[in-house]
Amino acid sequence: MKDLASTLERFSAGDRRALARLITLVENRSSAVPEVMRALYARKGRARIVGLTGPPGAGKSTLGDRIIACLREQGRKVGVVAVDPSSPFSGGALLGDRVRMQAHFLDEGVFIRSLSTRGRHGGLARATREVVQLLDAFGFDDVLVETVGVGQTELDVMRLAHTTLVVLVPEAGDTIQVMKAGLLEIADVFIVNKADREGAGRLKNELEVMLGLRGESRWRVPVLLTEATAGKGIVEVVEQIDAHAAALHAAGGDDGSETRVREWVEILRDEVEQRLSLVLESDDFAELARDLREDHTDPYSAALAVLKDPERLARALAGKRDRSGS
Ligand SMILES: Nc1nc2c(ncn2[C@@H]2O[C@H](COP(=O)(O)OP(=O)(O)O)[C@@H](O)[C@H]2O)c(=O)[nH]1
Ligand SMILES: [Mg+2]
Repeated sequence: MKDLASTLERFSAGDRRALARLITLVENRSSAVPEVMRALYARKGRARIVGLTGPPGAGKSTLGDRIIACLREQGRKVGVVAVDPSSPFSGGALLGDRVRMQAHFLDEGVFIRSLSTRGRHGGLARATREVVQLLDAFGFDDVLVETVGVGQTELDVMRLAHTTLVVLVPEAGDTIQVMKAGLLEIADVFIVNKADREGAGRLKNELEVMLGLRGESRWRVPVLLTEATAGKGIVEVVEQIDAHAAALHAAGGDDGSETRVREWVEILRDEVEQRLSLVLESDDFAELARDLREDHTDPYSAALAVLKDPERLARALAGKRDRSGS
């Protein structure tokens, strides 16, 4: 990217368009990403990161909207990343979010971005984390991350949150599902939303029994009832986010050392993988690829041949190639 330095400068001066631009680089997996993240590394680490997860339709976005309003009243600046699970054929969910979040549209203290899961595999957790880090570095006090809590990717995403809110609804009923989905382990606060519907009290009781069976821990996971559409129970949610942050702080906080090591492994693996796939399609390895296509060698021998030529591999990996075209 030609004007990366000036974009970084404008980002540091609080230019929201520069922020949006850098998020797009992350989203497109541009080869400039490591450089961007390195440049901003020292600026991050101030924001409180709050995860919001649960099944589709549970009311996460509606709740998020209410939480934003509550935090804004406290004068806190809020960044939001919604990992949008809508299929490539439906922009509907995204549009819904936009319309709903409209209330905050003109508010300089709020920044909302949806990340599409379309066509992504392992890179989503990393991209989400990087967007969260950008929002953190930009100076938001709180960063909300909304995901649909089902798979490993979502659990990975949630690991980056200081406080994770798991949103359920009465009709989800079966608490066994909660355990199966691994939500019990990641929840710092349970929220039973749509408390206007039947069965909310029962689900709350079941969750409390389940949590009680886990035995003692430093933080007692609360189960809260909310009606996001009516704005009921939101103050209590924000109080519990504060309480959990205070409990983390009292316990000495997280020095982030484990996270840094994990990030390093993940970044390196991802970068090597991306470069490798380009390199193997380049002229450097054309001969080997041809031999494979013409069946003169087998895939195992061909892979070992690459590993046995570390110099050629290192040369190829060091080559900078821009994948984003920006
Ligand atoms: N009855 C009722 N409906 C709600 C409540 N909260 C959200 N909804 C509705 O549930 C639907 C899904 O909400 P949304 O926030 O998009 O859920 P998400 O997929 O988890 O983000 C929307 O039609 C909301 O209006 C609530 O407390 N009570
Ligand atoms: Mg949503």
